[in-house]
Amino acid sequence: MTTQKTSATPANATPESATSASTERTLVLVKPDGVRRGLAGEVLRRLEAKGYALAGVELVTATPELLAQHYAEHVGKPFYQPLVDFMLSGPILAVVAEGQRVVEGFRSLAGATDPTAAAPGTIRGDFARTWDTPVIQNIVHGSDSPESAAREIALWFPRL
Ligand code: DAT
Ligand code: MG
Repeated sequence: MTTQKTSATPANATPESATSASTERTLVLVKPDGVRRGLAGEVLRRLEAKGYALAGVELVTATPELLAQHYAEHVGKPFYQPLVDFMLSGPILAVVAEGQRVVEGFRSLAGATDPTAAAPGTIRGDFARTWDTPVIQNIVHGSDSPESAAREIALWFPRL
């Protein structure tokens, strides 16, 4: 007996990642506050418990150049330099997660940007709070659209 693939598979995709044409990817970062507090595993656990697949996981140290591209939309804002300094303050766990509507799904898991307002049950609502710092420290980053995800994954995982 032979089995047949029902969808076109890009030549460079592994069978595991080529689940269907609607499979989406997002970039998740466990920021330095999350790694310092030992929450990297908790973030991976929540992604997996929700049912998303991990397509890439790497502990990385950012650079000012990488962050200028990653946070291009925030260059020039008052919190930009504090944000860069914070993102350079320790290692980051960079993750590519995969699944239908994962961009929206991870934003929902992460919760609101402001950790005081973030709903309990979300990563930011459960593990982050407001401090007297010039930049909000909120444990995770998640891409805000499929277009942002593609751009950000190319920055953090040039080989993926
Ligand atoms: P998000 O990370 O929810 O997509 P964002 O892209 O607007 O939020 O901002 C990037 C990060 O910068 C955010 O996670 C925390 C910080 N930040 C955003 N707005 C801020 C503000 N007004 N003051 C201080 N830090 C801020
Ligand atoms: Mg953002």
